[in-house]
Amino acid sequence: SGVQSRPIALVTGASAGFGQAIARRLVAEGYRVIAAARRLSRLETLAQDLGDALYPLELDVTDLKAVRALPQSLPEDWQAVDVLVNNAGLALGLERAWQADGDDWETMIATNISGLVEMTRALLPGMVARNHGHVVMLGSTAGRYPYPGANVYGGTKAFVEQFTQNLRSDLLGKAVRVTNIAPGLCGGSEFSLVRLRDAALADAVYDSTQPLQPEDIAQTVAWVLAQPPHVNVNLIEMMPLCQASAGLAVDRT
Ligand code: 8X3
Repeated sequence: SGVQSRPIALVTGASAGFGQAIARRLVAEGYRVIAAARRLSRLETLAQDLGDALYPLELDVTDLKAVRALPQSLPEDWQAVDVLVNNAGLALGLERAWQADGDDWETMIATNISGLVEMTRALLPGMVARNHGHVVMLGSTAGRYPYPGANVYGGTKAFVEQFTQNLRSDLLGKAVRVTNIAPGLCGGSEFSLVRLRDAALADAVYDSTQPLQPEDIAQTVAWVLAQPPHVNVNLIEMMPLCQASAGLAVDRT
């Protein structure tokens, strides 16, 4: 049967990195995918690759008006979103809290928290009304394990984890699932370039490592979605083999 009968997934931050890998993977899994991002030209390139199964949507998740206009602002046959992947997010800076840039903090909160909750609020009513849906969050190990310079970034990802589990409480009795996927060190995306604003510094983050790749995250998203309907995967924490928690720090000065 045609593309029309396939379930619909909306992926934010789909122009690059995890989001693009997730969009590709979900199309391969038989979804129609609304690929949302600010950079429309990249989405159009992706659409040339993936054809009718991909709908490019120019969207900034921090644009409250645009997000709140969803899903009615989509073409009618794309409105009944079955799966929301809240992938859009970023880290900015690694400065200690007292040296960090206030605008960087606000941008992370606006995207990782406000954008994510507004996207969820826009699409959840339809899922509940149809009694069918799945919201997948991209959290981070940074939401679980502190490290120097993670300050607000880690805080936003801890929010994502608790918001996910609180949604599960609200949704008890509904056939709408919620999952938080919390990756550690992952290469192959613009994450470190965006965070450090320097290509050499960004490359050095992955020096002599074999980090997770966006395809590893996409595979996990596909697995979570493919579980039988009575199974809700609450949380998946994943690290590359070359990463482990570092233990508590002690000041000996
Ligand atoms: C990305 C992982 O370690 O850079 O969220 O915070 S880390």
